[in-house]
Amino acid sequence: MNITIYGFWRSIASFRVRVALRLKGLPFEEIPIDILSGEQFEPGYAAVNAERVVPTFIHDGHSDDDCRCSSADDAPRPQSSR
Ligand SMILES: N[C@@H](CCC(=O)N[C@@H](CS)C(=O)NCC(=O)O)C(=O)O
Repeated sequence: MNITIYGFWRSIASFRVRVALRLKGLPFEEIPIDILSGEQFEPGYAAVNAERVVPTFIHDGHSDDDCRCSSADDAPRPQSSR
């Protein structure tokens, strides 16, 4: 399973998705989008998220547009080392 989120460190909506993924124990990569400098309005990001907001949640190449991370719920959980 491959999870990527496009987010911004100070965005509460991005924070919510980060917390959900960490609670689920799912590893992810985060690509920063600086919404203070307007990076969300650059043409490249419009192709990722037509609403031009963060976060954008991508699971195995598919966007989960409401960022509920629900598509990740069926995935096997990594084993805890504790
Ligand atoms: N419905 C979205 C809304 C996300 C949202 O509003 N994100 C804000 C940051 S917290 C944003 O990207 N704002 C960009 C802007 O104001 O241009 C969600 O809850 O995930």
